[in-house]
Amino acid sequence: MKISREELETLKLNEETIELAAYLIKVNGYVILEGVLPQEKVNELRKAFTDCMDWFIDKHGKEIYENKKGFNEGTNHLGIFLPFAAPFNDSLVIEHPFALAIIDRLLGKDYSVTLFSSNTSLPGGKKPQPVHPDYGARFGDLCKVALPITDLVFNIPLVDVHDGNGPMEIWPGGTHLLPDNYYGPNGPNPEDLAPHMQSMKVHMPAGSILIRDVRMWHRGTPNRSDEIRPNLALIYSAFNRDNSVQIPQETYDKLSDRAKHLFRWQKIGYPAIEPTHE
Ligand SMILES: O=C(O)CCC(=O)C(=O)O
Repeated sequence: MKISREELETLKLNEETIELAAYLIKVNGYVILEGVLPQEKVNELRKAFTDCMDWFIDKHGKEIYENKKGFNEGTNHLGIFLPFAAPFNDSLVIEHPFALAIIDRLLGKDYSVTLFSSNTSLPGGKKPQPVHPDYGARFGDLCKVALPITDLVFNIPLVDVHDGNGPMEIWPGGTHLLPDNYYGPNGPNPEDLAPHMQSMKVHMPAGSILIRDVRMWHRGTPNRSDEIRPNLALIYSAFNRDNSVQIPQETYDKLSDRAKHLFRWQKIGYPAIEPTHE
């Protein structure tokens, strides 16, 4: 979706925009708000992220990376938890007014953040990831009806994403609306069905906001460029209370009331982590 100049300047979405975005997520599984972060903010985030990735590869992956085997069985896709510190915990990342207006419409007001991370397609990937939803079945084999939307991934790409640099591929329109047991090990295998279904590669400008139901099938694809293609990745959850995010007390104390509420289940009073593998 394109956002109007007035909405960008006031950082407030019109009612029609919120309604359309919420319906698109309900029906299609995702929405993209194109290029909504200011360029300077994207540059700052990209620089800090690139430093984190360089540090991580230097510390944990130089051998894997340099012997060309590649991370994660050759996909060269890497999930890295980020430190809860500037610039990653900027209010335009953790509580972007556009995202919250849309998520409020879908999850009510009491949801929280349960993931503070990133997904990067590194250059040199040899194959795509398997097609997958991000969460499995909530109730194992027991629940044979579709459940409401409860968990939304929020992605911000830090570079323009196009066919050449490992765009995410998605299967929208229905794969988030399946009976709960379909997401479990005894449900249909997305890898078997996906080749017979419609998919699309998600092209979007740097600083866009992608909000997607965690259940929508997707996969990372190989990055054929020579630069990393990072996506910041947060999850907003209505009921989950996963708490892996470490937040120093003084950082937490400086957050807005809304951000405090969003991170209330997390490890408050713990040092910010070094970048670590998901
Ligand atoms: O390419 C991406 O950013 C998506 C990767 C992804 O969904 C995953 O690693 O689960």
